Amino acid sequence: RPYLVTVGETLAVLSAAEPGPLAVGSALRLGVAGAESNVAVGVSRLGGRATWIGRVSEDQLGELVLRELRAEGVTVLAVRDPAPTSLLLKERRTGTHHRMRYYRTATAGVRLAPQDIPEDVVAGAAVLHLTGITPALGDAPASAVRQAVRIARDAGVLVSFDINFRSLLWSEEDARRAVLPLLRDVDLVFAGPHEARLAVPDLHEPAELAKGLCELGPRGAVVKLGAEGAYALLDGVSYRQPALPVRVHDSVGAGDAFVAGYLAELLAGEPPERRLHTAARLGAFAVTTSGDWEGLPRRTELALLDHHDDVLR
Ligand code: KDG
Repeated sequence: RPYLVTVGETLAVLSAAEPGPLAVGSALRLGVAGAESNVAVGVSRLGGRATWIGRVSEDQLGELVLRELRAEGVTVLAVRDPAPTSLLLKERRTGTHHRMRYYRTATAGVRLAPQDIPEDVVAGAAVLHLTGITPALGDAPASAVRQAVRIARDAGVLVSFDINFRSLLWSEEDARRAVLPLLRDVDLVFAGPHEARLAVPDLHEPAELAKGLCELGPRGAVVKLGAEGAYALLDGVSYRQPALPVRVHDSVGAGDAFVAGYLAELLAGEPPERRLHTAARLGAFAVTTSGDWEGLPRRTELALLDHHDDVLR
């Protein structure tokens, strides 16, 4: 069966259970998250095969990362590292607004290096998925990303890339400098409008942004528009996908969920309309539930959001 491979960092997440400032003391829940492993979990929940590559600490938080990903059916290729696990502190400042803080210096995940990428695993995949977070972590992770792309290109593996700009990690200027050359070797790019403008400044409409992105290299560009759904330009054909009308509870992870839905259907050999349809559904699941990936659906649950009754019995 064809599989997706992804490379990145998975962090330990401390998230506040209740809305309110962390400064007054708050109960925290311990979990894990990371843009790339979120995608791997989403694909796996839909019955796809997914492999995650990354550096994982040797301590208890590293064990937590391994256990969670494996429990989700993700194949984990971890290089163990004596440095600690990165932390993501997630404050639920109001019912709908989250504030993030990273503790991500000299940790295991950010020490990812080109030699951590197993050539055969990347070359044997159907899809390699990467995000702009990994090159933001430092020179070595950026080289690891370029290495993975090189292997995939040589082997004819489809390269998917989510720009995923994180302003807490780097400046827009640095992101632009790293992302532009990568896009030349990418087949499929995902971006929000602001992220797309890092690569194609001065453009505004989703259709213009997608066209601009495709002119930089990719054959496909999917512009994620949140509550407005998505616009895609795939092999010169344009598609519009509306979002599902759901109540937003926690929007963090919605973009990763969307990508997971899209790539799971791509792996399953489904056409673009189906990929975008499932992508929108996964995005909706992610925003109506807590955590980045915990609430993602299995295939049998995909139609749940189409039911108008709140209680199924
Ligand atoms: O995409 C959601 C991410 O923000 C979260 O999982 C943590 O990978 C993460 C990051 O670097 O922000």
